[in-house]
Amino acid sequence: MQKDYAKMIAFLKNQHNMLICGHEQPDGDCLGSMLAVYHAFDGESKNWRLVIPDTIPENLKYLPGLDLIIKPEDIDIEVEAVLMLDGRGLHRTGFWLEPYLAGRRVFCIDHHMGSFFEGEYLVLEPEASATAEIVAAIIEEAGIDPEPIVAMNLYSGIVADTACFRYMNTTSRCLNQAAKLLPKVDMEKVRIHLFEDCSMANLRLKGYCCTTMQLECEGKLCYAALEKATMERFGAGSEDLYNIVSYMLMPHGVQMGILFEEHDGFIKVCLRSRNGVNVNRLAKSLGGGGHMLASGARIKGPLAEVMPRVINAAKEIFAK
Ligand SMILES: [Mn+2]
Repeated sequence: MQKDYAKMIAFLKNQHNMLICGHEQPDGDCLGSMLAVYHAFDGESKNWRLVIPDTIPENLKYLPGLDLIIKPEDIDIEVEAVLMLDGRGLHRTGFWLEPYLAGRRVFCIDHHMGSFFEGEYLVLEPEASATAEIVAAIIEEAGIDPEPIVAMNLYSGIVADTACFRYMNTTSRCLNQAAKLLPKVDMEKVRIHLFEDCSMANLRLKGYCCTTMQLECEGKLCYAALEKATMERFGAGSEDLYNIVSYMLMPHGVQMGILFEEHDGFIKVCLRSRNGVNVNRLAKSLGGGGHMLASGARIKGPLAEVMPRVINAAKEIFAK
């Protein structure tokens, strides 16, 4: 359901004094999309600011132009508009954005399902592999030839969200977009940084989760929990939590993996699946959202209460 890009293109070509934001715990798609939009539509001349509240994961620091990203407390413009990329609404951007929404134009580009915030205009394509794939199509339709800095960021976003063209979200359009970007991209650099470069804390947390993971439902469900104390023991910050849940899917025969992360005041539940098991429905029933094979939710309450509740809900999927 490709939406009409004309309104988005007119907005990006003409809007001044805009904040571009992604989601908390930023990933390659969110950061790549932000940087690509900024450079393709000449954000510098229009006084745009790229804002992310969290620390950027070390392995994503290769993305060209990343030094432009600022923290919310460093916003130094009279904000007239906001562009949300790869996540819609304050529960994804972080609540720092709240004071900047009232009375401003808000546009969104996203590929996550769920009836979240839409703003004045939303380009939503749940069938797109990555927000960067949608951004690439918008840039193309705007008649802009992507410079290498734009190509590297878009390609990185697509590669990150498809796990290097391995996930089921890899479509012909996604491969076509990537093919057009490829001549301007250092593909080895992208692969090494996205898949072969972890922080020590991240790697140790993966080891911890692989050691403590539990199987249920005759080996179809696998889960692990990361308690706050464990994160502290390994010196891990929020930037060290990426990609751990994918290991929950790896034991032979597992169809659904769940990782519980204990944060201040809430539990983040990360859900992954394969073989057609739909975790998006489960995520929605928990107040979250995402994609069919990769979703998540944030639930208030202690780990000891949230974990059994979610595991029981997951078990029901396999009981049918
Ligand atoms: Mn994405």
